[in-house]
Amino acid sequence: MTAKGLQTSTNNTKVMGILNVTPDSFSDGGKFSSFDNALIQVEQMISDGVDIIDIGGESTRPGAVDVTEADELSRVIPLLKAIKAKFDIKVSIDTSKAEVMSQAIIHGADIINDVRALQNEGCLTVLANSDVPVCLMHMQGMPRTMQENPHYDDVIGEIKQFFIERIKVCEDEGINRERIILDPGFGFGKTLEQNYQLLAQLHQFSDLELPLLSGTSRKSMIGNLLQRNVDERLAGSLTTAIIAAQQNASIIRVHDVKETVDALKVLSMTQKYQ
Ligand code: 7PJ
Repeated sequence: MTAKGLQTSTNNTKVMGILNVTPDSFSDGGKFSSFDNALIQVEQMISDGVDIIDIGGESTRPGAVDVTEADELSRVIPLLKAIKAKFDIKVSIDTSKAEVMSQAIIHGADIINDVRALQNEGCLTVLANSDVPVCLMHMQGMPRTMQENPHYDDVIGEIKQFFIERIKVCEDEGINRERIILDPGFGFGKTLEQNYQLLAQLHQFSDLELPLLSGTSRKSMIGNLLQRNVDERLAGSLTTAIIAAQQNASIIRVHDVKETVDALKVLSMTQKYQ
């Protein structure tokens, strides 16, 4: 709120800032692999207006190598503990491993973000024994090969069906609907055209009446369309963030927090008058 009582942010879209701690993460390229640099990056994101910090200890880019549980735990948990001790900010943990989820929840994670939608062994049980929200992402295939030949007869319909099935499995395990966030998984087993169709039709998932997370930041769907390297994808990334926010996405997952917060403020200023 400003001094005049004007709302600076009527749009309630939250910004999730990506903090990659993987040495091979495609866009930060190991820049923040050290602990101290990660904390500096968190502090910067907080001053830029981030709502949630997403810590990922496993690279899921196409072709990335698998990370052991011990490596992932040692990358993620000490950082989570340090962030929670130092800052008052929500933290989400991007993982598909039950033990990482379990340790993360013990150490104060606010959200579990699983690109495999709790399909790995033990994950449903860990979440059922907690009260933490969980993001269920859609992926066709597996990271190593998912971009080889994605195929759908009806991309929206098939992803929606996947969500319905995973919501049912979660509910049957004791994870109630109120804790679930859905994500169509941009770039995870989708062609360029399918990614843009999904972005254009994100509103089609609103009948599931659950919060949506949209993650397009610096992805190949932007790079390949515009012929831009990862460090030249800001304009494209901001445009996709706005297109998602206009369709009521609840959370936008981004690298460029400051610029996205600015763009969302401009959007919300116009939304007051729509
Ligand atoms: C996503 C993610 C995404 C969710 C990654 C990258 C690849 N989690 N983790 N949604 N992408 N929920 O950032 O390019 O789109 S890792």
